[in-house]
Amino acid sequence: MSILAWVQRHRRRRAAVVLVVASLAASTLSTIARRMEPAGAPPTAAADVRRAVRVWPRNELELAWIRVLALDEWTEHLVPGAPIDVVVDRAGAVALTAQGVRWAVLVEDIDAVATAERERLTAPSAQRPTDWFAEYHDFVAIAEHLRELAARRPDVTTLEVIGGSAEGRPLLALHINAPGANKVPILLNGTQHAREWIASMVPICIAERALARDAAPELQQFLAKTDLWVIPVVNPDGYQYTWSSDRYWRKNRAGGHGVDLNRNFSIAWGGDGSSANKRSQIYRGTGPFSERESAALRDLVIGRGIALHVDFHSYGQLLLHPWTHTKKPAPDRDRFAAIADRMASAIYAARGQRYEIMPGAKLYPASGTMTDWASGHAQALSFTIELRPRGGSGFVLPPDQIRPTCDEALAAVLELRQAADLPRPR
Ligand code: 0X9
Ligand code: ZN
Repeated sequence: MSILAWVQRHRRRRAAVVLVVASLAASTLSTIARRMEPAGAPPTAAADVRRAVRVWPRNELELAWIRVLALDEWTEHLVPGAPIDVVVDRAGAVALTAQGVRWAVLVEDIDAVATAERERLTAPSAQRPTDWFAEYHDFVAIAEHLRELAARRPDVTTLEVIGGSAEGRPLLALHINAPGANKVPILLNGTQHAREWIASMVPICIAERALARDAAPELQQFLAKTDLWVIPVVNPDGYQYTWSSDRYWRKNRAGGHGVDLNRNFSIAWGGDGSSANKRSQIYRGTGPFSERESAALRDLVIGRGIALHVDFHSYGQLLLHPWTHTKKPAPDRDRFAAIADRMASAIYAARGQRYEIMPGAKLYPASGTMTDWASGHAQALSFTIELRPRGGSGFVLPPDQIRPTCDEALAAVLELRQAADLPRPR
């Protein structure tokens, strides 16, 4: 059996594998371990630290080792030699070094970062920020804000419940439909992945900007030719769980183990880049649309004839277009790439940030995604946008970044709407 096959076979038996790696490199290991302790520090029984590290796999074998040692994967594999972000404990970091894998610290202690964020959020000054977008909010506060927004502009807005979550929370959609002819239905949704908090704030902020009575002329024109659906939290159970229990939770909460909603759509369901293992972060569920949340999104997209779609995620600053499940070119791939190019320019013009453009599968295959389904089944122009940061502290984006991230995402959405009016290339 090749080493690679062995590594893959034993991937789930992580503890044993770490031990084997450690014993394979015992002498190197003790030198490294000594180097990692502060000079002269007495041995301590301190709790283990979970670090996010950026690693540069040079080949498939190193990538396989990384995946064995990772407690969690935060980002995707680009091309050989390009980095991925993973979470490791101390032993994992030592074993990475023992395997000769190049790595650098991204976040020294992800739990300390989450604790600091929690302390900030529960500090008295955070209770009633004057600017709602100066801080993040839990699902209850988001629901309240959506109600307020709808009440602010009842002439053009309704708050609709398009379905429910596994735990019975409502899937709330702001439906903004100002008078106008030839309107194009657009869906903006966020937080399929619970820990990607910025992906909830951005669609709400876009809706609020569009609804302002003194909105800029381009926003008023946008509203006049758009039938806009905004669903900022499509995974409310997972989202609320990141507030109550585990800041780094990704999936919904079905059955306690959760399902990755972005692997639960029916195009290429069950294919590469999804897992049948309930414990996996990319668990696809028992069948396409097994989850109430993805089924509700399907029904809305079909029922309302959604033609333009953005699925917001974080992080990485990427504009991803179909396919995400295969490297084979999607129909209309050139059109997608051309529109993404215009969106990236608009983003840069807004706030000077670069977002890279690529078909999703160039990063890594992901099967059963919403973007593939919305474009492949529902014929929508559908993009996945990975918002800020590029790296930084990963999912915990400082709150002063919410508004700038919203500005650039809004610019991208306006550009997408413009692009839909262009004649379709032959
Ligand atoms: O893996 C996902 O579902 C998305 N990335 S995330 O880090 N937010 O989890 C991206 C899916 C897009 N497709 C591919 N990169 N293939
Ligand atoms: Zn995501």
